[in-house]
Amino acid sequence: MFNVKNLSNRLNTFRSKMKDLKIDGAIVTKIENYMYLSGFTGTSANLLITGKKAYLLTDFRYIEQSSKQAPLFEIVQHKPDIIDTINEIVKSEGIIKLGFEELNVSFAQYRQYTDKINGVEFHGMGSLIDDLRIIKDEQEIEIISKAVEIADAAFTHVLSVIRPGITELDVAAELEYKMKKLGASGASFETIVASGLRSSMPHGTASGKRLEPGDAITMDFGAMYNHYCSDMTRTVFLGQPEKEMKDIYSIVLNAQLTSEKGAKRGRTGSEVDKIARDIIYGNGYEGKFGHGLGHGVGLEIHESPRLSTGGGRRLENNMTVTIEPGIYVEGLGGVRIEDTIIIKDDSPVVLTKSPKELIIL
Ligand SMILES: [Mn+2]
Repeated sequence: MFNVKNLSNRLNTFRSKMKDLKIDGAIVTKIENYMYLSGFTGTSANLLITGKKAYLLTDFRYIEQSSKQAPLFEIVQHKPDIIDTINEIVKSEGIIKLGFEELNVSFAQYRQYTDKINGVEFHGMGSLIDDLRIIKDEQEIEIISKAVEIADAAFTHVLSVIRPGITELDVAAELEYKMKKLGASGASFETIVASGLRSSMPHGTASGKRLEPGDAITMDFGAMYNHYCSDMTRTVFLGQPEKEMKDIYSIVLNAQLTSEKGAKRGRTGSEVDKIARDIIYGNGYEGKFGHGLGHGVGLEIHESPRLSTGGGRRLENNMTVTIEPGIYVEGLGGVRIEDTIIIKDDSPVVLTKSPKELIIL
């Protein structure tokens, strides 16, 4: 899936980070991270990387696939217990300080490491590899753009399907079917369709509730394409909404457009979040926008950087992030509008193309 130049850049960058940490070996266990570093997209593998060598340990089912996808790695079919094979390589490579993904390894696995791999010093790598994934290369941007395009097309399609009497689950099924027909392997997360009073629940996944005239319908969904995610949200109305819902819509739209324009290279996530938050709170909806403005999107649907009140990291070119303000009022309803964008100097590239003006069906 990835070209060799990009894979080799990633491996080189990782090795230079290993040097900084003064570790001479690293076990990579998190699926998105071994995919990113090796190119192998199967669901069972560990990487063992040293200054000079790179091993991919997997089982019989994935030998052929990993050989094709991970050209920079030596493929090893591991013993029934993978830890035994890791131990053998650690010994033969003379590794002394061994990095591992402490945020991904369970307590039980860690105990296995320390029980079975003797004579090494273990060193937690924190979110080191996740952090390498924050800035996307041109190939990743191409794939994410396609994932966004598929979701946009599904949204266009679903507008022709929505009518009173069908259920939220019907709407979700239409979105997901269309995305799959357009080349997605599936949805990038469980599709959210929250209508009427349910729309005040920011993450109301689709239910058997039927759509009724006057309902706000919030659809938050995305495509999984070549293992990368897209993420978008639109709220549309089935017939004339109540006045307050119309007002809420225009406040959220203003917050979305203004903060999206403000997502400039060099600003922190919290500075961009504040642009939207000030608009929403200033219009009397303090406390009704209880989540962050956005998040990174890539191999995972939610990844760094965070655009939220605590988001201290500065935006850099080629980060792919969402901008998704919302207002939720229990007993009335909610509105959220979300795009996926690429940070580019002073004005981001907005990948999501679906219209954001009020849609009344
Ligand atoms: Mn999102």
